[in-house]
Amino acid sequence: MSQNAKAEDFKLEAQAPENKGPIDGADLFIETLKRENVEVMFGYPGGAVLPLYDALYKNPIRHILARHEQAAIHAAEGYARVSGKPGVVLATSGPGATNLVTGITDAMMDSIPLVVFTGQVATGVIGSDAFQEADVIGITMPITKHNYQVRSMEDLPRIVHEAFHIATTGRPGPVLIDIPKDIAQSVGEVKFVDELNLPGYQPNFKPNSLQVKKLRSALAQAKKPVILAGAGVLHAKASEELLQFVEKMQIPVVNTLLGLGGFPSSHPLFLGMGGMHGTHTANKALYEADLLINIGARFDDRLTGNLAHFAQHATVAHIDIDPAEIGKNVPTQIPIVADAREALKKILSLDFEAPKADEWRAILEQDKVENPLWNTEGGDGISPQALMKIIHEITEGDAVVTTDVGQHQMWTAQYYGFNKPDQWVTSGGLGTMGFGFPSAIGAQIAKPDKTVVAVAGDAGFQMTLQELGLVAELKLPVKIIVYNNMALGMVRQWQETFYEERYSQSLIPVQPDFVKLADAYGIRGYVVQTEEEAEKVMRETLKDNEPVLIDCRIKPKEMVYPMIAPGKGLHEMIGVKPQ
Ligand SMILES: Cc1ncc(C[n+]2csc(CCOP(=O)(O)OP(=O)(O)O)c2C)c(N)n1
Ligand SMILES: [Mg+2]
Repeated sequence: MSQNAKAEDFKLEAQAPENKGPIDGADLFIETLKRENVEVMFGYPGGAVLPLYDALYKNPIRHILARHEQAAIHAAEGYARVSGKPGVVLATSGPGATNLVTGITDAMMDSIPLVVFTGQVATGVIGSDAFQEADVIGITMPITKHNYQVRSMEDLPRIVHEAFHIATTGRPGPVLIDIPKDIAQSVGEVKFVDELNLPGYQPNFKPNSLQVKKLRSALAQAKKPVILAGAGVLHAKASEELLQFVEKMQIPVVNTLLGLGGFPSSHPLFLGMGGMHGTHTANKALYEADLLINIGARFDDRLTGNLAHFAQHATVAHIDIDPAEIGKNVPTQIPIVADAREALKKILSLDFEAPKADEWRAILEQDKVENPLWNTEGGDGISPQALMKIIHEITEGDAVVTTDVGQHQMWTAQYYGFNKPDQWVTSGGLGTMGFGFPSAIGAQIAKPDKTVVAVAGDAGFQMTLQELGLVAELKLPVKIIVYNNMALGMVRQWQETFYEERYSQSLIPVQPDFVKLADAYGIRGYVVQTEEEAEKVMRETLKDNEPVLIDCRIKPKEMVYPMIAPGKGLHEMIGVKPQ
């Protein structure tokens, strides 16, 4: 019997709700994805996944062929981040799978829901160093929320269903499914499963009432309260509830890097981003607070600075869906294990007394005026901060913005001014150069009508720029803004500040002609040297429906300020310029 015949048999069967085989593993794989409502996947074929790709050919789901597996998975992350749906990735065994490792780790660190499928050599040769064999289960054990190797095709429906559930519920994260080639080729009778039997995985959504009561009395007593809002607010879709809670209680808000957009940056109670390159006022508030309410942030070291000085005067309340985060870095008196939205809904339903914090708000308001973000004046090249304000203005603050990692990332976080959830895509925990451009591709696929701006470092862009091919092929209107300082700018900044200007391997005097590069792919390219030129080109290109690359020559020596030096506390910021 041919494989085609089997697929046809199955399709007839599949029309019935309780469909059963005979079917081969590869066709079954496609059907399981359709049952999970997968609309698009990102991938790259190879030997071990040929049966899966053949099944895809016969029974299509939209597949985006990246030019490198790392880009495929970053695109899936961007897609997941702005769509709220899991990103789906498919790669072959061995090098295909190992090329995904950075993206899987990135998704794990930033709680991005992904379901990643890898091909594997046939079960009979696993462990024999077969061609393109890699121990993907071993490699990805510490970087996935969960991983599976399918050992029998009959298990595939259950495993796929569990994987989507685990990736998207509780604290989201990447789940990997390794499919040996012979499993994809084997034929069997199958039964789809809708029920889940995961006794060891029961995320707690509802807050504990006793802890909520503790928070209520802490709020009634607080004189210097502050809210630290992290990515958990975005994952839980809790922005609206957060806004209501803040306005009711009149508590100032600090965002983490990944939490930007979860609270409107234009709100009078917003103090800015906290941490290493946060605002003076945000860090002052975190440092001096007597009540710190962390909602969905993980007290990352880039946020806390030296823990010995962090929130020493505060009662700490922490709302987090992941109990492992609570008390991990910062002693916590009020632990609330819950979904951020559920917790805020509960709190809003109760009669909470607002803290008496007039004086505190006035102090912080004054600090905002006295210690704002600032930048140097004059000098050759475009001011990177002014450039970000131009991008904000032209896109009306409404674009989806992605970045690589480095100085340009921090300037984007400081100056774009995010007011809505799900418009900000950056690599926070892992700090992955090369993330920005491919994640913009995924974001554009998720939101075809949105302006998507990829803010790329001149160095980071060169780690995944082969995806210009994908942008050209799909005619995606991604706007690539290269912040070109001819350097690994953030490395250069640290060498200037902490290594007596010994610029070891951080300057790149010879860069490609990015305009010609774009041209090679049939994409419009511009180079701009001044703010006026930048503004003119951006007004012409950022709102239209075509891709563009703009090589912006920014001031090569500009620094990201203010800053907390490594080992220092939030009260020890350098590069603050009182007005
Ligand atoms: C894959 C990877 N390698 C190395 C680093 C370390 N690193 C952090 S920022 C940076 C410089 C990035 O340069 P560029 O992309 O030009 O951005 P800029 O800081 O100049 O804005 C480097 C090398 C990293 N974050 N990721
Ligand atoms: Mg650079």
